[in-house]
Parts: sequence; structure tokens; C-alpha cells
Amino acid sequence: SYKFWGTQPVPKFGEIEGPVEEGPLRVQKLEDVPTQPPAMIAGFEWVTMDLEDEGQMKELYELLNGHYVEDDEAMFRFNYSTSILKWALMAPGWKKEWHVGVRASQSRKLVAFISAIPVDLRVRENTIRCSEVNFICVHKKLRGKRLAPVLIKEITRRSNLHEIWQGLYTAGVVLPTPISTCRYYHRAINWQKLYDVGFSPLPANSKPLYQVRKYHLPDQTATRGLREMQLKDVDAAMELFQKYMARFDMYPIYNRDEFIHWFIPSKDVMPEQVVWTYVVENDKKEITDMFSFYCLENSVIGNPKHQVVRAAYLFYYASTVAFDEPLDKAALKARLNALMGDALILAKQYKFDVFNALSLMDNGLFLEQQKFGPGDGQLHFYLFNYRANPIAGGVDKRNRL
Ligand code: YNC
Ligand code: MG
Repeated sequence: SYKFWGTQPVPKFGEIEGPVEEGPLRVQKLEDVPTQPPAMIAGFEWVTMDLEDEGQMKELYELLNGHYVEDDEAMFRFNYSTSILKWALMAPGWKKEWHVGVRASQSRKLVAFISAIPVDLRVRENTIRCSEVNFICVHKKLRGKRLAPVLIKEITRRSNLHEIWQGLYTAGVVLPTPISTCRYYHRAINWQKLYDVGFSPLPANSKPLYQVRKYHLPDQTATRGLREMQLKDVDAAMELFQKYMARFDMYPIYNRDEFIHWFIPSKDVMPEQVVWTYVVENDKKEITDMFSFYCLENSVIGNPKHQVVRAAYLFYYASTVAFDEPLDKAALKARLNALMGDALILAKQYKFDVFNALSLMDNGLFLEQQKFGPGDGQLHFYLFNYRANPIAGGVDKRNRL
């Protein structure tokens, strides 16, 4: 029925059939944007969070730690560290007014949150200035009271006040209407622990010892010239990244500051490392490849032996092998397998328990060979106020996001 989403500038299911001309669904003017937030439910009030304040950041951490996304069986819940929240919410161009909280008027307790950061998104031949919305969260005791639509309206209003009219967001739930749908894939690193916490099943006809052996990884990486990315690599790596991403239908356009923020954030801002970026430098001192992954812990709910599962999420990667004309797909497949094999080894060195990736980009070329298995979860990608033709998932179709 989608009582709320039916009122929003998003395509209805089945509305986009056959190729459509891509562009905004609704064109609005700044003077028509409400100057005041929508009414908040009685006893609660809007606040703008100051996430540079350690105490307020801690409050957000605690709201999410207790109430953010869980799996269907409520065995795990995302546990975003304050470092990763800083990384995700204070990217270049971030605005304090886009960190929106709701507090109980009496107790001042933080009970809901929604956020956005600005991003330039390439969708086929257009570049769209978007508000990337994330971390919508409502305290468990306030669920089902139609607070989520009010939060979404308010982040939309605050985006519109900056003359941003389009949005980008992802969700595990189906809403009208995904532009693309991906599946999560998981590669066990510490199989025994994943089995103990109920994440990895023991397949019929297998034994724990066999599973542990199956997922065993070498201690050292194999690619010659592989090393951590440094500031001196930024120009070359940015060029490589942009050229590689241009192969896909949808991707972010990063300026230099954004590129540095997403791939080698300064240790002063983020004492606890959240993202690992590696490059391959050849004998001619050229950067030929890069890959990166970030850390996101999961709280294990009610397990006596383990409190957290440390997951590495594959972030972006690129390889000059993709630029050969004509494209040698076998060579690209071999190269990506070498790179991802090393990414897994590094993730093991950094004590990750599992390595996650989505069915997008060129991931279909290495997921199976690197022993990733499909998970239960899907991730749907959405655009707000933008009509676009669907983008096929990489693994199943055209190696595109
Ligand atoms: C969701 N995840 O369908 P209808 S992902 C969007 N994203 O509306 P109520 C969602 N909408 O069907 P609750 C949604 N989940 O009547 C539910 N909805 O049209 C819709 N969970 O509201 C739902 N975080 O307040 C329905 O539901 C309406 O109390 C129901 O609150 C929902 O961050 C929620 O999974 C998700 O904290 C806040 O369950 C709550 O249940 C919760 O009665 C755990 O809401 C945490 C969680 C979702 C993570 C994410 C992306 C959010 C995108 C929001 C949309 C942004 C649009 C672009 C705006 C900017 C535009 C510009 C310019
Ligand atoms: Mg609610």
C-alpha cells in the first residue's frame, strides 16, 4: 500500500517499462520549500546534532548500537564505531544541519536520527548533485508510529534548502522502486567463529575441520608491488579510479578532497583505522591497480562466547587491465582474483572474521573463485526524485552496478 511512499516523487512499481528519458520527476523552487520542520509527535522535538561534540557523537553511537539494522533473525546488529560514523557523516561538504535528531522533550534522550551528506552521482550520461541519506533509526519503543516518514520529510526539506532536489539511498527493504538490487556475498576468514555465532552453517556432508581448511588463507600477500596507498599516490590513483568507474552506469564522482577522505582519511581525525587502501606499483613506478575495504563490526546478540563479528566490506577497486583494447576479460578476471586474494590475506592479518561484497561492479569475476557464498540479504539502491532506467546487477547480468 505504501501510504507514505505513494505520496513521494519516486516511481511506482511497474511504472518504468521500456527505456525512459532519465531526469527529475518533479521540479521545485526554493521559495516553495517550507521554512519550518514538520510537526513532531507530542513529547518529542527536533534537534540538530553536533557530532564534533564527543558527548553527542556518543549518544548517536548508543542509539545505533541498540536500535539500528539487524538481520531477519535478530542474531546480529550493526555496530558502527564512532570512527566509522565520523568517516561516513563528516565527508567533505558535510553540513551540521543534515545530522538530524529527535529528543524526548523531558528527558532529552536521543530517540531517532536521520542524516545526509552531499554527493555528486553519475547516472549514465548525467551528473546529479544528491543528498545521500543514511542512518535512519527510530528507538525500538517508538516504532510503528509513522515517525520514519516525518524524518524523511525533514531531511528532504533540509536538502531542498540547499537546493538539492535528488536523493540517493540504500535499504534492505523493498520500497517503490529500486534502480538496482544487489545480493550480499560473504567469504569466511575465521570459519570456526562464524559457525560458533550461528552465521555460517555446517553444510551437510562436511565437518568443521574441512570447512576451516577450505577457508584457510596464506599469511603473506602475493602481488609484487602491493603496498598501502599514500598521499603521493593520490593523483595517479584518482585517475585510475575515475577511468575504471566510468565502465559502470552509476558511481560517485569524487574531487581530490573526497578521494582522500574516502581512501586515506587522516589519522588525526580518525585515530581508529576504518578503511584500508592498497595500490600496486609496477617497476616503472606506475600505479596499475588499487583496492580498498572498510571495517564494520556486528554485535552478536546473546552469545555467551563472542560479542562481535569483525566484518571487512569490499569498497572500491580498479585495475588498468580493464583499459586494454579490446578488453581481455580472462586477463581482468585473473588480475581481480589476484587482487582479491591479497585483500582476503590482508583482512586476515587485520583480524577480520568475514569479508563481505555485493553483486556489483566486476565482482562476478571473482566471487566464486575466492570462495564467497551468497547471503540471505539483499541491498536495494534507490534514487529520490529521479526517473532512471533500471541498472542490472553485476553478477547476474552485465558486470554493472
Ligand atoms: C527504510 N529503511 O515503508 P509506507 S536504511 C525508507 N527506508 O512507509 P514508521 C522506510 N522507508 O510503506 P518504523 C524504511 N523502513 O507506509 C520503513 N520505511 O509508505 C517506511 N529500523 O514508518 C515504510 N534503518 O515510522 C513505511 O516505521 C514507513 O517506526 C513506516 O521506522 C522505520 O538509513 C525505521 O533499518 C527503518 O529504526 C526507521 O524500523 C525503523 O519502523 C528502524 O511507522 C532499524 O516507513 C534501522 C533501519 C534503515 C537503514 C537507511 C536509508 C534511509 C533512506 C530514507 C529515504 C530517503 C529518501 C531521500 C530523501 C532526501 C531527498 C532529497 C533531496
Ligand atoms: Mg515510528
